[in-house]
Amino acid sequence: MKTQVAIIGGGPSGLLLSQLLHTVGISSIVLERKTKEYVLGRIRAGVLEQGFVQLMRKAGCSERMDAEGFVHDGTVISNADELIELNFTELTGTPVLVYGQTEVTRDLYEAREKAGGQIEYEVEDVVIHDAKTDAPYLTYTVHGEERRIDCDYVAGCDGFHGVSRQTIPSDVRQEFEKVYPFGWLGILSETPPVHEELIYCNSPHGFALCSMRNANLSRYYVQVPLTDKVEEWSDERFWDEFKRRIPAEVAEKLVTGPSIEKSIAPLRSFVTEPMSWGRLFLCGDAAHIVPPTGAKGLNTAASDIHYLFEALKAHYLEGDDSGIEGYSEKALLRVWKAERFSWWMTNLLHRFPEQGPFDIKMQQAELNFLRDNKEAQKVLAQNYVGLPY
Ligand code: FAS
Ligand code: PHB
Repeated sequence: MKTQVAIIGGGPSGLLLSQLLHTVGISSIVLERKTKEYVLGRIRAGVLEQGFVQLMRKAGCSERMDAEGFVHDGTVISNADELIELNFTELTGTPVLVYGQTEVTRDLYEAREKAGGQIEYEVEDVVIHDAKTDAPYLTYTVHGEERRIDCDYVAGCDGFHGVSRQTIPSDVRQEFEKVYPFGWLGILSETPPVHEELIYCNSPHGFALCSMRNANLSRYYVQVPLTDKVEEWSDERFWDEFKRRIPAEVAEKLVTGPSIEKSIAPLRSFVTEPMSWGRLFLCGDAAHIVPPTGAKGLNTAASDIHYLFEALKAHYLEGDDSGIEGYSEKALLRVWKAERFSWWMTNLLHRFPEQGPFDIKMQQAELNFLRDNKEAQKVLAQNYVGLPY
């Protein structure tokens, strides 16, 4: 098979790139390791920056997002029982949209299928060949049958555990990593969200987050030690601990119910440099990971896709290769700003095993400064709603 852009990974990065390329007549094929049902079964991000929303509109698949997404003008950060209200729209003129990554991915699959997009599922043994030449190609198997795709460019959108990053030689790649000494235990419950906006909770018992997917689907998290196993957390144990960590006035309103999904995600900060090698370009989690405290994972994948889409469009439609040559440097500038914000939010809100009384006092001082200083609130808001592309 031959295509202009071969895309490895059928998550939000790969699908969004494929759909955007389609809108300007550039062909692509998406290779996905899992089934579509498996990909749609993952419960992940919940908050979209305006930049992501605009890209979905540009890709022509934002109808359901615009109809069902929840516009949130702000969020709350709590310090024990004290609520710090942050109004993004007042502080920056920009809200965020609460719309689950699962729904984003569903909308993108539907758009690709409607447009006759080529997506191959359950692919295995993907190998990227000749990325440093002007004729790269992929080999892979589907149910044991060997296949090959010749292409002009390869987009590595295959997440943290994919093959793309590993294709860049280890003596070319520089990796930066910080693994946090805790994870997030998340549940979904078919209950009305406890608050109309998200609440990020700093409590003496550890971090908690009140989020949602719709008016009757709540998404809640508690920080847990890395040694915890999800089977050690009954629903009852989760609700008891969650109530201890959210502000008392909020806990009084909490509606509990059976979990319909429960999982523990580890937290890490990770960046690989460079994000391109010859005609291979890394996007999204294939190149970088953030702790979800700043809601930046999916949203930073979006700016990578924006930069790569614009670069490929300029190449094919105008013969201009400046975007392709400058992709890695440009994408990394915004990636590192998202890494900083996610690291800062994580340090502000979590309890670390090695923290002493002084460290706790520093967190308290930072939270009090945020409560009392509009400029501090504006800086947090600018990062949360999304820095410019
Ligand atoms: P993805 O990992 O989503 O997609 C990569 C795709 O490539 C997958 O479908 C995979 O099956 C496929 N693939 C992998 N290897 C392959 C191969 N060799 N061949 C073919 N296909 C291959 N972000 C937030 O903003 N908020 C959150 O709350 C949040 N929670 C998260 C929880 C978890 C458990 C995880 C893992 C991530 C979370 N994230 C969160 C980050 C997440 O949303 C990512 O940023 C987002 O999925 C990035 O999308 P992709 O880059 O498409 O990578
Ligand atoms: C979620 O709803 O899953 C969510 C929202 C905001 C975050 C992390 C996760 O920062």
